[in-house]
Amino acid sequence: MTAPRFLRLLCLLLVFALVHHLSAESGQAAWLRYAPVENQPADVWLPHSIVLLDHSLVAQSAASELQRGLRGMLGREVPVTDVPRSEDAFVLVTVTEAQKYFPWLTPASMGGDGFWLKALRQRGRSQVLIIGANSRGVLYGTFALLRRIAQQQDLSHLDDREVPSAPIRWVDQWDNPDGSIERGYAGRSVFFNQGHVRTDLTRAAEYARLLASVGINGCNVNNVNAAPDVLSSSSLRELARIADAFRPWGVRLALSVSMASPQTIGHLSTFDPLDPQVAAWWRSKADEIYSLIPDFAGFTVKADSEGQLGPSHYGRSPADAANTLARALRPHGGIVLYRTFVYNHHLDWRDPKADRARAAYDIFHPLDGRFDSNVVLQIKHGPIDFQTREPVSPLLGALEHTSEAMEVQVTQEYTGQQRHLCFLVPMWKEVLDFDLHADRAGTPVKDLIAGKTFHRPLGGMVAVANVGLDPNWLGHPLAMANLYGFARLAWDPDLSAQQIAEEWTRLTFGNDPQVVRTITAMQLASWHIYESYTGPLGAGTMTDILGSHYGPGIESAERNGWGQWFRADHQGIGMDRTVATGTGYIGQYHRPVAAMYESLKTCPDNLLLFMHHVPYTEKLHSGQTVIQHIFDTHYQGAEDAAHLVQQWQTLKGRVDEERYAEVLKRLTYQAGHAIVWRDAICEWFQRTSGIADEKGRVGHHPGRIEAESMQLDGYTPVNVTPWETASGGKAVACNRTSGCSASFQFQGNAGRYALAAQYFDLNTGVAHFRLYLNGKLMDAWAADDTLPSSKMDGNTSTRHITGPLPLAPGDTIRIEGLPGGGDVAGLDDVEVYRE
Ligand code: GCV
Repeated sequence: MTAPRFLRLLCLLLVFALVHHLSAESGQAAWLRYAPVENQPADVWLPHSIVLLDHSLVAQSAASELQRGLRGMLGREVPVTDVPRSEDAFVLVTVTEAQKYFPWLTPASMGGDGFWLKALRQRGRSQVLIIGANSRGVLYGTFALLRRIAQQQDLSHLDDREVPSAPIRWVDQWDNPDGSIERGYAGRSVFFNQGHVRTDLTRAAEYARLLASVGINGCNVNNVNAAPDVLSSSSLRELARIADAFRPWGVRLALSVSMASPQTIGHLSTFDPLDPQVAAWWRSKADEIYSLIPDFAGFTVKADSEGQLGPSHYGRSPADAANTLARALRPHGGIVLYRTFVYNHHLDWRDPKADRARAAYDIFHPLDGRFDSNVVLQIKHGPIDFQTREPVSPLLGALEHTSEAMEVQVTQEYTGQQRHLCFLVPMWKEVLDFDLHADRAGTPVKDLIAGKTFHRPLGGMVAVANVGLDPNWLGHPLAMANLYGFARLAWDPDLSAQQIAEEWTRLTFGNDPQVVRTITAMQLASWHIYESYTGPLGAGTMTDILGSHYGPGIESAERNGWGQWFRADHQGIGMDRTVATGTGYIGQYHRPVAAMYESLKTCPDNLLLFMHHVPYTEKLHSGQTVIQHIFDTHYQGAEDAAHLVQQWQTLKGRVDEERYAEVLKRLTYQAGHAIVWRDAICEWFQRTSGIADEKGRVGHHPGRIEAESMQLDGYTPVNVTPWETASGGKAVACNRTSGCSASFQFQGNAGRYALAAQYFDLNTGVAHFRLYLNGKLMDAWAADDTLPSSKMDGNTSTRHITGPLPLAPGDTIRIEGLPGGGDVAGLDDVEVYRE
């Protein structure tokens, strides 16, 4: 090795050591960290300049990104030139141009936004060609190359062609003009504040760069519950600035629009989509939009749903509405994504035939063939609403003449809101690979949405992402794997969940094999873990349906118009959706799938309660009864959640301190909250079914001392609602500004014990707790989180662990609670256990 090269390597190693061990990382760089890469096999021969033969804005971004990546990872400064040179260069070029310079190359057809990466090495000189089907392809190819370098892949025989599976690869943001985000869990909007587009759009541009790096080409920036004003001229002028920030990254702006806009902001007397004046209004609005945003992608529509006005107001169909918008956009190349999330939320729960799951198919299937070719139906992957487990929406397999895009949710509305680890790629993979037998065997969802089956013009995937201003975009540092994974699947649905998790981990945390192994394993296990303590056998996430969609709130799903019922009573549980005796939902699937679900013999256990109503004593294929399965999985799930903490702890010193601490905090919280979930569900089912846990765990908690049975000073016992979200249904609250205390005497054998205090952390203020052992202060903590409730319930119940401490019989443990703001320092119980 030559001396300069040796010195360079030494410097890199030093920098790497510093970065790796000392510097804190907020997570803002996400998977584009470009951290120094040791032992990059290609470092020796990678070219020393960049030749840019595509002068578009997007290709210029590609060139500067390549410079940035090579600088960060390999410590190289690589100049950019536009002088075609035949040797020693990265050549960034579109396929049409490439043929001019490399006539001997015969690129196979490169559809869509595809690219070809090709290394040419001869006589000690090398070229790396990044050939794009278009400028976006050049950019995507560049990011793909950088991804390979970051993962230390051997590039010496690089010859990769990739074509995205489908043209629509969008994210939706549910951001409101005031800067709040519906179902957003990571801070305020990167786009809006106080009724306006932000002046500083730095984070918006960074977001577009992140999206582009994984092939996303469209972003809808405003809530589908669209603010009426979004299409006003002044608002459009502001929105055009977001499109400007997106443009260098090939991300096109889309907007959610209200069907009532012609009336609300156009001041027409009607918004009837078949009224000629209304159609004219939409046409002139589209013209105005394109004069400001020439690359505008199109509209997303939520209509006749959850209070949003729609065509049904005038007896018109969704096709009438969608086509009116589509015809306004068509001259400009825009499209309409019309959401099929249309249902009646005032269903009669007493009607055994009523079924929300039927709605999308019932409404949209008869309209197949009536939509214009630039309309795409945006269909949620399941028939209800992003539950932890749902079957695949039958509508995805029912359309032959209408383009469709599948909607998934990166923001974890029903799956732990980024406070719980829940990597959703394995779930989406199951959906994508599910064979709906649409016109024959072998029509998996991934082919249907790519338009391959029935040859429809458009299609793809859309994710509700809801990133926010939090430095790491989604709150939980490990949650970004969902955004990454969604995009990778939208590009290539054949990637495996394992591949995606590993790739994301390498890019986000580096190539240390133990880190890669551990985080990949945690991610891959996490959906099943979450499912196992939050909702059994396809019954739905048993959360607070009417409020936060976060903590347990079992009965909130029942006996109301929202239709997320699981119909549990003392005899049995489950929605009868059979054709024979139930709502007939199962009949919406093609025969082989319908037959599988219709029969108890073949219905998979994990969807049993979605499809059938059964007694608690029904035997599953596993041989266990439904009720015992509920108990066992919830206990196992809580144990597995605790194991995630231990797995993470093995990475101390192997990932940067800041992200290590943040993840540890969240996993520890999750382990405590998993116990709240476990107990709520198990106790509720034990009481409702009247059948006891055969292992005797439910309702028996050795070592748990209820706060209401402690010696109280100032604290008063209260009933918690719903009852199952507090141990014994009761807790204590403090309404004395000077504080309260609850004490008990330890009765066990002498030894070292941990003490888990279960308290309620209300979002109305900050309470403080102190724990004393025989009068000596041992621990103090603040209830300062902003959990989604102002009440003592399953959303706010939180566990704090002290110790282990040496305890002897007769020792006094006293917890002091000091209320703050409206937080009454609620305490549920203390569990004393050997570690
Ligand atoms: C934007 C669910 C969510 C709503 C959301 C809706 C939708 O019902 O709870 O917040 O509204 O889905 O997808 O339109």
